[in-house]
Amino acid sequence: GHDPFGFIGLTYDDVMLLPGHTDVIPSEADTSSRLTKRITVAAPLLSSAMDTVTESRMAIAMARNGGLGVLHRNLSIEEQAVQVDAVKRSESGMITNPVTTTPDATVAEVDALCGQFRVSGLPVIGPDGRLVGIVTNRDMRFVSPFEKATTLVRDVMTSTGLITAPVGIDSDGAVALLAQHRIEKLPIVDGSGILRGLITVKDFDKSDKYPNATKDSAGRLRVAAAIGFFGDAWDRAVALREAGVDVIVVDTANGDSRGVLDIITRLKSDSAFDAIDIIGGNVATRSGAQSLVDAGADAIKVGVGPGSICTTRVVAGVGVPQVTAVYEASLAARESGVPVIADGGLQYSGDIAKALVAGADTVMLGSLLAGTDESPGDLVFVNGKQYKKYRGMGSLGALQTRGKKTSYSRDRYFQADVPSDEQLIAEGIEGQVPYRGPVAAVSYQLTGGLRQSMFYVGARNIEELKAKGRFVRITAAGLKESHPHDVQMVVEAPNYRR
Ligand code: RVP
Repeated sequence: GHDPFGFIGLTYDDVMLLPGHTDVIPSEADTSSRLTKRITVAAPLLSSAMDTVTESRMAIAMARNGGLGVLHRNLSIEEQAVQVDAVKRSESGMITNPVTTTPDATVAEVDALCGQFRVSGLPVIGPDGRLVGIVTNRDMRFVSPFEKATTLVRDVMTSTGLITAPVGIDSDGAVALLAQHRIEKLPIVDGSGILRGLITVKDFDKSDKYPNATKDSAGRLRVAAAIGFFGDAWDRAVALREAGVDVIVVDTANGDSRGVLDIITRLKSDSAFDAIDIIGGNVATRSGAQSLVDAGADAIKVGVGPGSICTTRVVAGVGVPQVTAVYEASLAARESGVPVIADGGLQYSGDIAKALVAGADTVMLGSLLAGTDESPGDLVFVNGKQYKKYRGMGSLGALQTRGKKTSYSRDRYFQADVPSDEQLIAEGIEGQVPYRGPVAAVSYQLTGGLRQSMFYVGARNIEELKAKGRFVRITAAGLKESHPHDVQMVVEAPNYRR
């Protein structure tokens, strides 16, 4: 007959990696890994699609530091598309679709646009669509605040002797022109004088500063965004595509379900989505992973219940301890070369290597990133300490409509049909996490911890880590021994908190 108990599930705290002979020092370890069938990232870190974790600021920071942000979907289609656009515009060799103004706009309007898009000037386009000038901080500096609303762009813009470059100029040529004319922005125009792009000094500075950034072939930062499978999910996918998204994540609590598999199949068979990789999830078993692989997913996301804010395992009594879940899912994914994302439950940098050895290729982080500067929301002070709010997408707060027409988070938990807030079954909680400073510092510590793991295991790259890594199962006594013990901690380490 059938054995209702099956096997034992293990999680991060149940296992340790065995040290092995090593010829690698941490600084030599290459942490790059496969995110999807086609995309590789320098740091195997994703930020969760949660409304207290990933909006455009987080996505920009994650991509700059070699990872990837997944924009959450608990907002309107338009709002999410605007965030994709903000990431795609943030850093690039050339901005292909720059924000522009017209000669008849006011300086006040230009000021507002510059603030909104965090830029320092705009190309000016005439009524016939041709570039007629450029207006930058320099041109506007001496307009008094009282005259901004009445001063027109045409009266302050730089138009005579305007320096432009032809379409196709390479980066060396562009840098030479910027330097020779001591300018900060170089409009790119075609044979008819139509603006085709903009190259800025700032973007060159940034690419020097972020050599590991996750970029597309045009040099723009990559960004992922979450969708559901219910209602207007398809329209959302189309809008995200039009805004330039690189990766779409079909983001639900149970990926092995008809609606999720159907939308993945539909996205993968529509040639309009050829350039976009599709991630499906979440699953926690071998057969669940197989369903996503068969639907055509370019990566599969694993995790039912491990999240720090998640109550699925107690509310529904369902889930698989995360190391076992990742291992089981990887058995299905490995044969077809589909990368695995270990989503949720990571508390320390050491958990990253454990996830990778168990079979993952990248990890997704919520609580470890929710306390950074770049997460949405303000700092809150409690007893003189700084925190940021962090809530599950299945928490009442995220599922409730509260005057809004709908909560897009509801179909993540398959409750889109629930008529009133009172009838919701929450699967998450609302809380707070300690403030952690900028993403750059957190991601440095996390990838640094991973390099240390690779050094101990003797792995030069992630492929070697996965091949060589071996676990030892530990007991409660072993776990106690692993953490600082029998001393009172007096200084907080940047990579360790109780
Ligand atoms: P953690 O990093 O442990 O905070 O987990 C984050 C993950 O938890 C998310 O990426 C998501 O998969 C899952 N999550 C988000 N909301 C909820 C919930 O309300 N149950 N769970």
